[in-house]
Amino acid sequence: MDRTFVILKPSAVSRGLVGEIISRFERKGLKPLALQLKQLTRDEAAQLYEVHRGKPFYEDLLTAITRGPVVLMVLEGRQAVEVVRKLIGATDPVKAEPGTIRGDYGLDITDNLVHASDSVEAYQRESAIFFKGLEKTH
Ligand code: FUP
Repeated sequence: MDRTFVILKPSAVSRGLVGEIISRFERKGLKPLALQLKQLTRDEAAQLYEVHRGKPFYEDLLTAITRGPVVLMVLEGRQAVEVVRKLIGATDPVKAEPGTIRGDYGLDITDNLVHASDSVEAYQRESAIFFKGLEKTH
């Protein structure tokens, strides 16, 4: 079954949106395969966002994602990468359509509530940072 990797960012946790966001994924038919509450280290955040190193928003991105605990998850379901990208909406919450998670709950681009892998390759790289061995055991 197809899989994707999702992070509920610190603002989603501190604003009490974890249940709401997970409910949306579940209602769509996606199943959690791995789920963990974790305070990311700067090193883990840097690995996650390595493609953005050197960009003007890079430092703000690391600061925002290490501000407090996040919820890490692997979700399973048909075309999981594409489906979750649709459910979360455009990167900039101002542009995200109402009905999407970012469209309904976000306003800040750096702190846009959710991260989700944008390709199967990204899923493999990102999930391996946080859930080592998952592909071997599940
Ligand atoms: P997404 O895959 O939708 O999370 O978007 P990107 O991978 O392009 O961006 C990663 C993170 O960088 C986003 F969560 C928001 C942040 N970002 C900015 O802060 N400013 C920008 O101009 C673009 C992205």
